[in-house]
Amino acid sequence: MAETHPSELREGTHPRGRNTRFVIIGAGISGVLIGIKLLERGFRNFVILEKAGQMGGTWRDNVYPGVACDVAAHLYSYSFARNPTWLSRYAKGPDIWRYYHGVARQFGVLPYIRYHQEVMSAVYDDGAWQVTTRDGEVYPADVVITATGRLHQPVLPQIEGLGTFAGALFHTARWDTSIDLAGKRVGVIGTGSSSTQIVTALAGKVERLSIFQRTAQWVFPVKDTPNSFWTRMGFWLSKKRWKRYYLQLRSETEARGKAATSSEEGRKARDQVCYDALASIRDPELRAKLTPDYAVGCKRLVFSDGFYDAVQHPSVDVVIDPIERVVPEGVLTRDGKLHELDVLALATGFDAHAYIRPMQVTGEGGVTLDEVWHDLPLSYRSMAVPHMPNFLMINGPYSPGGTSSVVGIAEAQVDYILQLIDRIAGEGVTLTPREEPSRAWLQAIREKAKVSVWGTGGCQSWYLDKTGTPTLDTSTLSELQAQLAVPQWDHFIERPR
Ligand code: N01
Repeated sequence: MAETHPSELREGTHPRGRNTRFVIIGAGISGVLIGIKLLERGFRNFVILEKAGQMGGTWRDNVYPGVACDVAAHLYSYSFARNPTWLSRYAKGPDIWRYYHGVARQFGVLPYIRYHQEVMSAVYDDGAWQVTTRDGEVYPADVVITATGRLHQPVLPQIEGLGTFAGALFHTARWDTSIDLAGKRVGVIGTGSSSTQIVTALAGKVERLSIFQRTAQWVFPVKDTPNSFWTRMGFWLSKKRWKRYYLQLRSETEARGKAATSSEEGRKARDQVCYDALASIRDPELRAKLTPDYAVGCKRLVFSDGFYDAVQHPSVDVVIDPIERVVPEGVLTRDGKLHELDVLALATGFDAHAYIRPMQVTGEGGVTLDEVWHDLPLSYRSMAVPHMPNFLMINGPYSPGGTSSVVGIAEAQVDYILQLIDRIAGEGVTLTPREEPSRAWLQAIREKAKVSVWGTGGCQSWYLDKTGTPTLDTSTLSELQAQLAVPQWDHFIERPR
């Protein structure tokens, strides 16, 4: 049998590295991605712990009417598993879930997922991690990788009387699909991306639709053009053609990101598109209600081609009087008006600052993650945490957002993490980021974020932490890929395992 030269061995197939044990937390897009990449490298000794009974993260949880992705479908796919058959420029939620489930199956990841395994703690001791789930199952690991997503813990509003509502009440990420909405009076609290998709889908299809708006949103109209049979055939047959299309989408998306962070010219052009869209609202009173009082792009933009049409439908009310309380019959606003409802949807967003909590993480010397993150969620480039050896995160705190597709960001981070893993497995070591470069990186990211429109635009948003600083790296995907091309090994403490 032909011998394999050592230089041809992938680290995962290296006799010393093969049995490295991995625990991945979360079976969404990022968890499946790292699973695929570990398998490609010859690692088999891993599990993906998923708290729910199905994979898919966001696209499993969000099943509200109109759920879709406002990032172009070809950008919102793994680069190595292109899908020429996306039906239109923007994909619907169920199609996205089917795509990711299909890829997980195709690449053999599904058997590695353990369902109903909510991780409660991860404790590092004597060179290894013990990961414990809610039902007391313990998974030992040499490497822990969190892939828990950023927008998965629903925020319920603190509104008096919420629990007294007699109709159906749920958060948008917990939509009760068993309810037939036809003929119902539906209320939606909130006007973010989730709400606007719901409103666009339901306007004219329910008896009455009341949107309770605390803050108006800027809306950037995007056309969801169908991909014709011939277009899809073209993508299917020509890799080159698909690549061209992909790059064009990517540069459009990056341009929007730059408009939020650095390009004055891009900002002006983008803002004008939003002003023009708003001007299309015929009723001046309604237009005034929907006019934001902060800079375009300060909150995450709503990308929608149908929202402004939807709010002009005669069966839709935009309610801007503040909510006084919820009563069994509906919502009472401060002007004394009772908005009678059968269904009340809470489109009130997610706790974007919980990160991997409520999981308790204890690293070397008994140092806890809560201690390390006491002031700010300190990490090394969003992917590793001081005092936490071989503890890696995908889409961790301060990952880029709003500048490109989260899938591309996850891929760039995973490529970097794989370089760490090659070393961890191949050399039999632990890697822990040093504190000073982590602090220096975090400070630089925060300084850049502060002067972006997310920090200066004069609004409240889930981007901001309690100090009012955006918790995002403003880098575009191209910039991130360049930054992460080669690890700076002297930023890590390396110890034998
Ligand atoms: O949540 P949000 P979301 N009383 O936080 C209001 C991604 N996403 O679920 O602005 C009254 O944006 C709150 O009001 P205010 C995307 O990144 C992507 O819509 O704080 N109102 C706001 O209007 C997005 O940014 C897609 O004054 C209350 C709303 O609730 C992120 O998810 C689709 C309130 C919350 O808006 C979150 O979007 C959907 C209260 N007590 C979502 N509390 C894609 O297509 C909160 N609000 C990719």
